[in-house]
Amino acid sequence: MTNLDLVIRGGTLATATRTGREDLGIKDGVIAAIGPSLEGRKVIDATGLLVLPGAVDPHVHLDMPAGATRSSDDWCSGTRAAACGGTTTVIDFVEPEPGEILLDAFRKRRQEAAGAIVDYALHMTLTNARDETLAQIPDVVAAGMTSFKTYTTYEGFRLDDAAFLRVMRAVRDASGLVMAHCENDAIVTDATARLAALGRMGPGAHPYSRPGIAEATAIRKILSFAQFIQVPVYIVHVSTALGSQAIAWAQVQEEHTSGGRRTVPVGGETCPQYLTLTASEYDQPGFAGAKYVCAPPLRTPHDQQMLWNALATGTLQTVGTDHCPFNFSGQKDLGRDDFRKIPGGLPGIEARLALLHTFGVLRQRITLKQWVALCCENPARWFGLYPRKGTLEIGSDADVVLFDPSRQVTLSTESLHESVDYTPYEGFALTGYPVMTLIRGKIVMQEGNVVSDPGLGHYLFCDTPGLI
Ligand code: DUC
Ligand code: ZN
Repeated sequence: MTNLDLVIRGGTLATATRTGREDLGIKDGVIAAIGPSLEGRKVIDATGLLVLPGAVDPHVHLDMPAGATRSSDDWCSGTRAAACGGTTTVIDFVEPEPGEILLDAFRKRRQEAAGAIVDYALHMTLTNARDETLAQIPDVVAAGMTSFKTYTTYEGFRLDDAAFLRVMRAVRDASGLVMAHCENDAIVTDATARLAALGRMGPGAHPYSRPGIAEATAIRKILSFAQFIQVPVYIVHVSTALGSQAIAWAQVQEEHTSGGRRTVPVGGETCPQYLTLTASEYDQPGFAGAKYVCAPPLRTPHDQQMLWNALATGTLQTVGTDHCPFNFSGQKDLGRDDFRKIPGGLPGIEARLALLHTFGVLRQRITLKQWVALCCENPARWFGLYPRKGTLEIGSDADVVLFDPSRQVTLSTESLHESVDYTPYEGFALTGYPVMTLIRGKIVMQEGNVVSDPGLGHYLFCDTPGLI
Protein backbone atom coordinates (compact mmCIF):
# COMPACT_ATOMS: atom_id res chain seq x y z
CA MET A 1 0.00 0.00 0.00
CA THR A 2 1.78 3.18 -1.13
CA ASN A 3 -0.88 5.85 -0.66
CA LEU A 4 -0.40 6.05 3.11
CA ASP A 5 -0.01 9.52 4.63
CA LEU A 6 2.38 8.35 7.30
CA VAL A 7 4.27 5.20 8.22
CA ILE A 8 5.71 4.52 11.67
CA ARG A 9 8.52 2.19 10.79
CA GLY A 10 10.74 -0.25 12.63
CA GLY A 11 9.14 -0.14 16.08
CA THR A 12 7.68 -2.85 18.28
CA LEU A 13 3.90 -2.64 18.16
CA ALA A 14 2.40 -3.40 21.57
CA THR A 15 -1.32 -3.76 22.23
CA ALA A 16 -3.23 -5.57 24.96
CA THR A 17 -3.20 -8.73 22.89
CA ARG A 18 -0.02 -8.77 20.81
CA THR A 19 3.51 -7.47 20.55
CA GLY A 20 5.77 -7.68 17.53
CA ARG A 21 7.92 -5.84 15.01
CA GLU A 22 5.51 -4.28 12.54
CA ASP A 23 5.12 -1.01 10.70
CA LEU A 24 2.01 1.05 11.21
CA GLY A 25 0.41 2.85 8.28
CA ILE A 26 -1.89 5.84 8.73
CA LYS A 27 -4.29 7.41 6.26
CA ASP A 28 -6.84 10.17 6.91
CA GLY A 29 -6.25 9.98 10.65
CA VAL A 30 -6.98 6.29 11.05
CA ILE A 31 -4.85 3.18 11.04
CA ALA A 32 -4.94 1.84 7.50
CA ALA A 33 -2.20 -0.81 7.41
CA ILE A 34 -0.15 -2.97 9.77
CA GLY A 35 2.68 -5.12 8.46
CA PRO A 36 6.28 -5.27 7.28
CA SER A 37 7.97 -2.78 4.92
CA LEU A 38 5.15 -0.26 4.56
CA GLU A 39 5.71 2.82 2.38
CA GLY A 40 4.12 6.23 2.86
CA ARG A 41 4.50 9.91 2.00
CA LYS A 42 6.10 10.53 5.39
CA VAL A 43 8.03 8.10 7.58
CA ILE A 44 8.78 8.21 11.31
CA ASP A 45 11.65 5.96 12.41
CA ALA A 46 10.60 4.08 15.55
CA THR A 47 13.60 1.76 15.78
CA GLY A 48 14.15 0.77 19.42
CA LEU A 49 10.79 2.20 20.48
CA LEU A 50 7.50 0.69 21.58
CA VAL A 51 4.55 1.75 19.44
CA LEU A 52 1.50 1.87 21.73
CA PRO A 53 -2.15 2.84 21.36
CA GLY A 54 -2.75 6.32 22.78
CA ALA A 55 -3.55 5.90 26.45
CA VAL A 56 -7.08 6.50 27.75
CA ASP A 57 -7.48 8.10 31.19
CA PRO A 58 -10.99 7.24 32.39
CA HIS A 59 -11.01 9.58 35.40
CA VAL A 60 -9.87 13.22 35.39
CA HIS A 61 -11.15 16.47 36.91
CA LEU A 62 -10.04 19.44 34.81
CA ASP A 63 -11.18 22.88 35.91
CA MET A 64 -13.38 21.26 38.56
CA PRO A 65 -15.28 23.47 41.01
CA ALA A 66 -14.28 22.73 44.63
CA GLY A 67 -15.93 25.10 47.10
CA ALA A 68 -14.46 28.54 46.54
CA THR A 69 -11.73 27.26 44.22
CA ARG A 70 -11.25 25.10 41.12
CA SER A 71 -8.76 22.38 40.22
CA SER A 72 -5.71 24.17 38.86
CA ASP A 73 -5.45 22.55 35.41
CA ASP A 74 -7.88 23.84 32.84
CA TRP A 75 -8.72 21.82 29.76
CA CYS A 76 -5.85 23.25 27.77
CA SER A 77 -3.07 22.84 30.35
CA GLY A 78 -4.38 19.50 31.60
CA THR A 79 -4.68 17.94 28.17
CA ARG A 80 -1.25 19.29 27.13
CA ALA A 81 0.15 17.44 30.12
CA ALA A 82 -1.87 14.36 29.16
CA ALA A 83 -0.44 14.42 25.63
CA CYS A 84 3.10 14.75 27.00
CA GLY A 85 2.49 11.61 29.04
CA GLY A 86 1.07 9.61 26.13
CA THR A 87 -2.62 10.01 27.00
CA THR A 88 -4.73 10.82 23.94
CA THR A 89 -8.22 10.45 25.44
CA VAL A 90 -9.46 11.70 28.80
CA ILE A 91 -12.85 11.17 30.38
CA ASP A 92 -13.97 13.97 32.69
CA PHE A 93 -17.28 14.68 34.42
CA VAL A 94 -20.36 16.84 34.02
CA GLU A 95 -21.45 18.04 37.47
CA PRO A 96 -24.87 19.71 37.17
CA GLU A 97 -25.89 22.39 39.68
CA PRO A 98 -28.88 21.49 41.88
CA GLY A 99 -31.99 21.56 39.70
CA GLU A 100 -30.06 22.18 36.49
CA ILE A 101 -31.15 20.34 33.33
CA LEU A 102 -28.50 17.67 32.76
CA LEU A 103 -27.95 18.56 29.11
CA ASP A 104 -27.61 22.27 29.98
CA ALA A 105 -24.74 21.34 32.31
CA PHE A 106 -23.29 19.16 29.53
CA ARG A 107 -23.34 22.07 27.07
CA LYS A 108 -21.53 24.31 29.59
CA ARG A 109 -18.92 21.64 30.19
CA ARG A 110 -18.31 21.31 26.46
CA GLN A 111 -17.68 25.06 26.26
CA GLU A 112 -15.14 24.78 29.08
CA ALA A 113 -13.50 21.92 27.17
CA ALA A 114 -13.09 23.94 23.97
CA GLY A 115 -9.31 24.23 24.47
CA ALA A 116 -8.73 20.48 24.80
CA ILE A 117 -5.72 19.17 22.91
CA VAL A 118 -6.63 15.49 23.28
CA ASP A 119 -9.97 13.80 22.59
CA TYR A 120 -12.39 13.64 25.47
CA ALA A 121 -15.59 12.03 26.66
CA LEU A 122 -17.75 12.83 29.68
CA HIS A 123 -19.39 10.95 32.54
CA MET A 124 -22.64 12.42 33.92
CA THR A 125 -22.90 12.93 37.69
CA LEU A 126 -26.22 12.10 39.37
CA THR A 127 -26.78 13.59 42.81
CA ASN A 128 -30.50 12.93 43.22
CA ALA A 129 -33.08 10.36 42.17
CA ARG A 130 -36.03 12.65 41.51
CA ASP A 131 -38.39 11.59 38.72
CA GLU A 132 -37.56 14.65 36.63
CA THR A 133 -33.82 13.88 36.86
CA LEU A 134 -34.11 10.18 36.04
CA ALA A 135 -36.40 10.97 33.10
CA GLN A 136 -33.47 12.82 31.47
CA ILE A 137 -31.13 9.81 31.46
CA PRO A 138 -32.09 8.60 27.94
CA ASP A 139 -31.32 12.11 26.58
CA VAL A 140 -27.92 11.99 28.27
CA VAL A 141 -27.16 8.61 26.69
CA ALA A 142 -28.27 9.94 23.30
CA ALA A 143 -25.80 12.81 23.74
CA GLY A 144 -22.94 10.31 24.14
CA MET A 145 -22.63 9.90 27.89
CA THR A 146 -23.32 6.32 28.92
CA SER A 147 -21.64 6.29 32.35
CA PHE A 148 -23.22 7.85 35.45
CA LYS A 149 -21.15 8.88 38.46
CA THR A 150 -22.61 8.42 41.93
CA TYR A 151 -21.31 9.13 45.43
CA THR A 152 -21.80 7.43 48.79
CA THR A 153 -20.29 10.44 50.59
CA TYR A 154 -20.01 14.27 50.32
CA GLU A 155 -22.89 16.54 51.25
CA GLY A 156 -24.80 17.59 48.16
CA PHE A 157 -23.55 14.62 46.18
CA ARG A 158 -24.32 11.49 48.16
CA LEU A 159 -27.34 9.32 47.47
CA ASP A 160 -29.18 7.37 50.15
CA ASP A 161 -29.97 3.68 49.70
CA ALA A 162 -33.39 4.15 48.14
CA ALA A 163 -32.01 6.75 45.74
CA PHE A 164 -29.19 4.39 44.71
CA LEU A 165 -31.71 1.71 43.77
CA ARG A 166 -33.77 4.15 41.73
CA VAL A 167 -30.72 5.56 39.95
CA MET A 168 -29.35 2.10 39.22
CA ARG A 169 -32.66 0.94 37.76
CA ALA A 170 -32.95 4.01 35.52
CA VAL A 171 -29.35 3.69 34.32
CA ARG A 172 -29.83 0.00 33.62
CA ASP A 173 -33.00 0.69 31.62
CA ALA A 174 -31.02 3.14 29.47
CA SER A 175 -28.24 0.54 28.91
CA GLY A 176 -25.83 2.67 30.90
CA LEU A 177 -23.22 2.02 33.56
CA VAL A 178 -23.03 3.17 37.18
CA MET A 179 -19.70 4.48 38.50
CA ALA A 180 -19.47 4.80 42.26
CA HIS A 181 -17.22 6.71 44.64
CA CYS A 182 -17.30 4.39 47.65
CA GLU A 183 -16.65 5.66 51.16
CA ASN A 184 -19.27 5.09 53.85
CA ASP A 185 -20.40 8.55 54.89
CA ALA A 186 -21.33 7.68 58.48
CA ILE A 187 -17.88 6.23 59.17
CA VAL A 188 -16.13 9.21 57.57
CA THR A 189 -18.31 11.69 59.49
CA ASP A 190 -17.80 9.86 62.79
CA ALA A 191 -14.03 9.45 62.39
CA THR A 192 -13.60 13.07 61.27
CA ALA A 193 -15.58 14.42 64.23
CA ARG A 194 -13.58 12.35 66.72
CA LEU A 195 -10.27 13.58 65.32
CA ALA A 196 -11.48 17.18 65.49
CA ALA A 197 -12.62 16.66 69.08
CA LEU A 198 -9.10 15.46 69.91
CA GLY A 199 -7.67 18.60 68.32
CA ARG A 200 -5.97 16.64 65.55
CA MET A 201 -6.29 19.20 62.76
CA GLY A 202 -3.14 18.65 60.68
CA PRO A 203 -2.73 16.62 57.45
CA GLY A 204 -1.50 13.67 59.55
CA ALA A 205 -5.11 13.14 60.67
CA HIS A 206 -6.48 12.88 57.13
CA PRO A 207 -5.99 9.11 56.54
CA TYR A 208 -7.62 8.30 59.90
CA SER A 209 -10.65 10.40 58.97
CA ARG A 210 -11.39 8.15 55.97
CA PRO A 211 -10.40 4.64 57.10
CA GLY A 212 -10.12 1.71 54.73
CA ILE A 213 -13.13 0.01 56.25
CA ALA A 214 -15.28 2.94 55.07
CA GLU A 215 -14.30 2.12 51.51
CA ALA A 216 -14.82 -1.63 51.82
CA THR A 217 -18.24 -1.23 53.48
CA ALA A 218 -19.44 1.12 50.77
CA ILE A 219 -18.10 -1.06 47.95
CA ARG A 220 -19.90 -4.10 49.38
CA LYS A 221 -23.17 -2.19 49.54
CA ILE A 222 -22.90 -0.79 46.03
CA LEU A 223 -22.00 -4.17 44.57
CA SER A 224 -24.93 -5.82 46.36
CA PHE A 225 -27.31 -3.15 45.06
CA ALA A 226 -25.89 -3.52 41.55
CA GLN A 227 -26.31 -7.27 41.72
CA PHE A 228 -29.92 -6.85 42.84
CA ILE A 229 -30.69 -4.40 40.03
CA GLN A 230 -28.40 -6.15 37.50
CA VAL A 231 -26.66 -3.00 36.30
CA PRO A 232 -23.02 -2.77 35.20
CA VAL A 233 -20.95 -1.15 37.95
CA TYR A 234 -17.46 0.38 37.95
CA ILE A 235 -15.89 1.31 41.28
CA VAL A 236 -13.62 4.34 40.96
CA HIS A 237 -10.25 4.80 42.71
CA VAL A 238 -10.14 1.58 44.71
CA SER A 239 -7.49 2.11 47.39
CA THR A 240 -7.64 -0.89 49.74
CA ALA A 241 -7.02 -4.62 49.81
CA LEU A 242 -10.47 -5.06 51.41
CA GLY A 243 -12.13 -3.06 48.65
CA SER A 244 -10.53 -5.07 45.87
CA GLN A 245 -11.42 -8.32 47.69
CA ALA A 246 -15.05 -7.19 47.79
CA ILE A 247 -14.96 -6.70 44.02
CA ALA A 248 -13.36 -10.12 43.47
CA TRP A 249 -16.10 -11.68 45.60
CA ALA A 250 -18.85 -9.93 43.62
CA GLN A 251 -17.31 -11.10 40.35
CA VAL A 252 -17.43 -14.71 41.53
CA GLN A 253 -21.00 -14.22 42.76
CA GLU A 254 -22.02 -12.83 39.40
CA GLU A 255 -20.50 -15.84 37.64
CA HIS A 256 -22.33 -18.28 39.93
CA THR A 257 -25.70 -16.61 39.56
CA SER A 258 -25.32 -16.43 35.78
CA GLY A 259 -24.50 -20.10 35.32
CA GLY A 260 -20.69 -19.84 35.31
CA ARG A 261 -20.47 -16.87 32.94
CA ARG A 262 -20.29 -13.26 34.01
CA THR A 263 -23.04 -11.37 32.19
CA VAL A 264 -23.23 -8.08 34.09
CA PRO A 265 -19.90 -6.24 34.23
CA VAL A 266 -18.48 -5.67 37.74
CA GLY A 267 -15.08 -4.10 38.25
CA GLY A 268 -13.16 -0.91 38.55
CA GLU A 269 -9.99 1.08 38.69
CA THR A 270 -7.18 2.04 40.96
CA CYS A 271 -4.83 4.99 40.53
CA PRO A 272 -1.06 5.53 40.37
CA GLN A 273 -1.03 7.24 43.77
CA TYR A 274 -2.38 4.12 45.50
CA LEU A 275 0.17 1.97 43.68
CA THR A 276 3.29 4.04 44.36
CA LEU A 277 2.71 6.14 47.52
CA THR A 278 1.60 5.27 51.06
CA ALA A 279 0.00 7.04 54.02
CA SER A 280 3.43 7.70 55.54
CA GLU A 281 3.51 10.79 53.26
CA TYR A 282 0.95 12.49 55.54
CA ASP A 283 3.59 12.56 58.28
CA GLN A 284 5.97 14.78 56.31
CA PRO A 285 7.17 17.76 58.40
CA GLY A 286 4.96 20.81 58.84
CA PHE A 287 2.09 21.10 56.40
CA ALA A 288 3.78 19.21 53.54
CA GLY A 289 1.48 16.20 54.05
CA ALA A 290 -1.33 18.34 52.56
CA LYS A 291 0.15 17.66 49.12
CA TYR A 292 -1.13 14.09 49.42
CA VAL A 293 -4.64 14.82 50.67
CA CYS A 294 -7.14 13.04 48.44
CA ALA A 295 -10.24 10.93 48.96
CA PRO A 296 -9.86 8.06 49.49
CA PRO A 297 -6.50 8.66 51.15
CA LEU A 298 -3.19 6.90 50.53
CA ARG A 299 -3.02 3.56 52.35
CA THR A 300 -0.57 0.94 53.65
CA PRO A 301 2.18 -1.01 51.85
CA HIS A 302 -0.03 -4.10 52.21
CA ASP A 303 -2.92 -2.38 50.43
CA GLN A 304 -0.51 -1.32 47.72
CA GLN A 305 0.73 -4.87 47.19
CA MET A 306 -2.83 -6.19 47.01
CA LEU A 307 -3.82 -3.56 44.45
CA TRP A 308 -0.97 -4.65 42.20
CA ASN A 309 -2.23 -8.22 42.61
CA ALA A 310 -5.76 -7.09 41.75
CA LEU A 311 -4.48 -5.55 38.51
CA ALA A 312 -2.46 -8.63 37.62
CA THR A 313 -5.37 -11.01 38.23
CA GLY A 314 -8.02 -8.88 36.54
CA THR A 315 -10.09 -7.98 39.61
CA LEU A 316 -9.39 -4.35 38.70
CA GLN A 317 -9.17 -3.66 34.99
CA THR A 318 -8.04 -0.06 34.67
CA VAL A 319 -5.69 2.55 36.08
CA GLY A 320 -7.18 6.03 35.98
CA THR A 321 -5.51 9.04 37.56
CA ASP A 322 -8.33 10.89 39.35
CA HIS A 323 -6.20 13.87 38.28
CA CYS A 324 -7.47 16.73 40.44
CA PRO A 325 -4.62 19.17 41.09
CA PHE A 326 -4.59 22.00 43.60
CA ASN A 327 -1.59 24.26 44.14
CA PHE A 328 0.16 23.78 47.47
CA SER A 329 0.47 27.53 47.76
CA GLY A 330 -2.91 29.27 47.62
CA GLN A 331 -5.15 26.20 47.43
CA LYS A 332 -4.00 23.29 49.62
CA ASP A 333 -3.11 25.85 52.29
CA LEU A 334 -6.78 26.82 52.63
CA GLY A 335 -6.66 24.00 55.18
CA ARG A 336 -3.48 25.02 56.99
CA ASP A 337 -5.28 25.02 60.37
CA ASP A 338 -7.87 22.37 59.56
CA PHE A 339 -7.26 19.29 57.39
CA ARG A 340 -11.00 19.16 56.59
CA LYS A 341 -10.58 22.33 54.50
CA ILE A 342 -7.68 21.05 52.37
CA PRO A 343 -9.02 20.62 48.82
CA GLY A 344 -8.83 16.91 48.05
CA GLY A 345 -7.03 15.65 44.99
CA LEU A 346 -3.65 14.90 43.45
CA PRO A 347 -2.11 15.66 40.07
CA GLY A 348 -1.15 12.66 37.95
CA ILE A 349 -2.48 13.03 34.40
CA GLU A 350 1.02 13.15 32.88
CA ALA A 351 3.02 10.38 34.53
CA ARG A 352 0.52 7.48 34.61
CA LEU A 353 1.84 5.49 31.65
CA ALA A 354 5.49 5.90 32.66
CA LEU A 355 4.85 5.18 36.36
CA LEU A 356 3.03 1.97 35.46
CA HIS A 357 5.89 0.97 33.18
CA THR A 358 8.60 1.44 35.79
CA PHE A 359 6.73 0.23 38.86
CA GLY A 360 4.56 -2.34 37.08
CA VAL A 361 6.23 -3.82 34.02
CA LEU A 362 9.87 -3.46 35.05
CA ARG A 363 9.15 -4.70 38.59
CA GLN A 364 7.35 -7.66 36.98
CA ARG A 365 4.08 -6.97 38.76
CA ILE A 366 2.25 -6.79 35.42
CA THR A 367 3.18 -7.83 31.90
CA LEU A 368 3.73 -5.49 28.98
CA LYS A 369 0.37 -6.50 27.50
CA GLN A 370 -1.38 -5.96 30.83
CA TRP A 371 0.18 -2.49 31.00
CA VAL A 372 -1.40 -1.62 27.64
CA ALA A 373 -4.68 -3.22 28.68
CA LEU A 374 -4.84 -1.27 31.97
CA CYS A 375 -3.87 2.12 30.53
CA CYS A 376 -5.33 1.96 27.02
CA GLU A 377 -7.66 -0.84 25.97
CA ASN A 378 -9.65 -1.60 29.10
CA PRO A 379 -10.66 2.02 29.84
CA ALA A 380 -11.78 2.31 26.21
CA ARG A 381 -13.77 -0.91 26.50
CA TRP A 382 -15.37 -0.01 29.83
CA PHE A 383 -16.66 3.29 28.50
CA GLY A 384 -17.76 2.32 25.01
CA LEU A 385 -14.86 3.82 23.06
CA TYR A 386 -13.27 0.59 21.82
CA PRO A 387 -12.05 -0.20 19.12
CA ARG A 388 -11.94 3.42 17.99
CA LYS A 389 -9.68 4.10 20.98
CA GLY A 390 -7.39 1.95 23.12
CA THR A 391 -5.95 -0.31 20.43
CA LEU A 392 -4.05 -0.35 17.15
CA GLU A 393 -6.34 -2.06 14.66
CA ILE A 394 -7.21 -1.26 11.07
CA GLY A 395 -9.90 1.43 11.35
CA SER A 396 -8.93 2.61 14.85
CA ASP A 397 -8.14 6.29 15.27
CA ALA A 398 -4.42 6.78 14.71
CA ASP A 399 -3.76 7.74 18.33
CA VAL A 400 -0.25 6.46 18.80
CA VAL A 401 2.48 6.79 21.40
CA LEU A 402 6.15 6.16 20.72
CA PHE A 403 7.57 5.04 24.04
CA ASP A 404 11.30 4.70 24.64
CA PRO A 405 11.53 1.82 27.13
CA SER A 406 15.06 2.68 28.22
CA ARG A 407 14.78 6.47 28.54
CA GLN A 408 15.83 7.58 32.06
CA VAL A 409 13.67 10.38 33.46
CA THR A 410 13.56 11.90 36.94
CA LEU A 411 10.14 13.42 37.55
CA SER A 412 10.03 17.01 38.79
CA THR A 413 7.52 19.83 38.97
CA GLU A 414 9.62 21.83 36.51
CA SER A 415 9.75 19.14 33.85
CA LEU A 416 6.07 18.17 34.02
CA HIS A 417 3.50 20.20 32.09
CA GLU A 418 0.69 20.08 34.66
CA SER A 419 -0.38 23.52 35.90
CA VAL A 420 0.31 22.94 39.59
CA ASP A 421 3.19 23.95 41.86
CA TYR A 422 4.22 20.46 42.98
CA THR A 423 4.13 16.81 42.01
CA PRO A 424 3.63 13.99 44.49
CA TYR A 425 6.17 12.07 42.39
CA GLU A 426 9.05 14.57 42.80
CA GLY A 427 12.39 12.82 42.35
CA PHE A 428 10.90 9.53 41.16
CA ALA A 429 13.47 7.89 38.84
CA LEU A 430 11.72 6.26 35.89
CA THR A 431 12.95 4.00 33.14
CA GLY A 432 10.87 4.43 30.00
CA TYR A 433 9.03 7.53 28.81
CA PRO A 434 6.88 8.68 25.87
CA VAL A 435 8.86 10.53 23.21
CA MET A 436 6.11 11.21 20.68
CA THR A 437 2.30 11.33 20.76
CA LEU A 438 0.00 11.39 17.74
CA ILE A 439 -3.71 12.05 17.75
CA ARG A 440 -5.68 10.98 14.69
CA GLY A 441 -2.39 10.85 12.77
CA LYS A 442 -1.19 14.31 13.81
CA ILE A 443 1.92 14.75 15.95
CA VAL A 444 0.94 16.63 19.11
CA MET A 445 4.02 16.00 21.26
CA GLN A 446 7.61 15.44 20.29
CA GLU A 447 10.40 15.06 22.87
CA GLY A 448 8.35 16.80 25.54
CA ASN A 449 7.31 19.72 23.32
CA VAL A 450 3.66 20.20 22.51
CA VAL A 451 3.33 21.04 18.84
CA SER A 452 -0.43 21.36 18.60
CA ASP A 453 -2.79 24.27 19.08
CA PRO A 454 -5.55 24.21 21.70
CA GLY A 455 -8.83 22.86 20.40
CA LEU A 456 -7.58 19.83 18.50
CA GLY A 457 -9.49 17.53 20.87
CA HIS A 458 -12.84 16.11 19.73
CA TYR A 459 -15.78 15.24 21.94
CA LEU A 460 -16.35 11.48 21.78
CA PHE A 461 -19.74 9.78 21.83
CA CYS A 462 -19.55 6.73 24.06
CA ASP A 463 -21.25 3.54 22.96
CA THR A 464 -22.73 0.87 25.23
CA PRO A 465 -20.38 0.61 28.20
CA GLY A 466 -19.08 -2.35 30.16
CA LEU A 467 -16.23 -4.84 30.24
CA ILE A 468 -16.77 -8.46 31.20
N1 DUC B 1 -11.52 12.78 45.52
C1 DUC B 1 -10.48 13.58 45.42
O1 DUC B 1 -9.54 13.47 46.20
N2 DUC B 1 -10.49 14.53 44.47
C2 DUC B 1 -11.48 14.65 43.50
C3 DUC B 1 -12.71 13.95 43.77
C4 DUC B 1 -12.60 12.87 44.76
O2 DUC B 1 -13.49 12.09 44.89
ZN1 ZN C 1 -12.47 11.64 40.98
